[in-house]
Amino acid sequence: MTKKIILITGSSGEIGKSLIQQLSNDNIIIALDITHDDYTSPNIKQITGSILDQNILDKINKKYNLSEIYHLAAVLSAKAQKNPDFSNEVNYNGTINLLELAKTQALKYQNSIKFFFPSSIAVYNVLNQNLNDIINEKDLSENPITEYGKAKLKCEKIGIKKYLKNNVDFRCIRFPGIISASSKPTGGTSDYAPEMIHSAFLNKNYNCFVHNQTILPFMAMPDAISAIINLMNAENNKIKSKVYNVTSFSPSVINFENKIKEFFPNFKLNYDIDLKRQKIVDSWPNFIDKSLAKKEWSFSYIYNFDNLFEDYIIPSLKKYYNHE
Ligand code: AKB
Repeated sequence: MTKKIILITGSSGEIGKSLIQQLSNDNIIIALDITHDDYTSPNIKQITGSILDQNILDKINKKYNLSEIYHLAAVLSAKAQKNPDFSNEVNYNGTINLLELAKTQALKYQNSIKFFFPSSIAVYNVLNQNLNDIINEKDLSENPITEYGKAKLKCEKIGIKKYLKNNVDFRCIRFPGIISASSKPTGGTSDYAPEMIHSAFLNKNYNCFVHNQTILPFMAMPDAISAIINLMNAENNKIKSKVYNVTSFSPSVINFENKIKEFFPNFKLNYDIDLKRQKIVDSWPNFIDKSLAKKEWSFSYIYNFDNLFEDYIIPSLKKYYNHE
């Protein structure tokens, strides 16, 4: 059977690295990122460059008949706040470039093209809401406080409003914090959790930039990857809502500290609160409702907060740091 040709942008990023491992077995992957990576699989064609470089996108359009696009390239929340002009260029204009490529491909090959867009809990702003509210996709306050959240929300809306009718099968997940044991976080505000876990494993103390009562929704990277693949493989007639929350657990910083100390008793957590990042996290929901994803495409997950460390984190960190 002819292999599908799939474009993944941000292929060297945290989600990209894990997603390529899953998709490259049975598909041809066009891996686009500004960072060069060393791939061994003959199924991976690497292009080192920017989603803002129209020449690169034109060459991809000319050379390939794409079945799916996974547009993961982004500047995450904390980094985006420090450089709003550049981050909006990447997070909004870059996404429009990829949506236009999808539209052109759909027209050229007279076929629908699936488009995965990773949004975020950053589209929510719950600063004036009850912290125990379980936020669903309709609870949007329409005024996220970060440049990242604003760009993600704008892309969700244009993806649905303009590109769905141009045969771009736009599908979107609003990710919570993601905990990966096979990569290090870069530039997010939810990074405190994976950062403290990696620090503990390396016998280092960690200075947490948010206070100990801070709560966010999280999930393990393998479950995030499965969610992406399951959403993209779902029958189109089931994907009625197009935009979905997913999550697995919502621990506080203290919960993380106590769990980490079960495995690393000498771990020491200090605090060096970053008020700007604290405000960002405070605007994001503590708990999110995943029932729509369960209902429309059977979202599920393997790792909860009880089995996360023993079944995923510890064995994967040993592999990642070669501590076999
Ligand atoms: C970030 O912290 O910016 C991301 C996110 C929650 O979207 N990890």
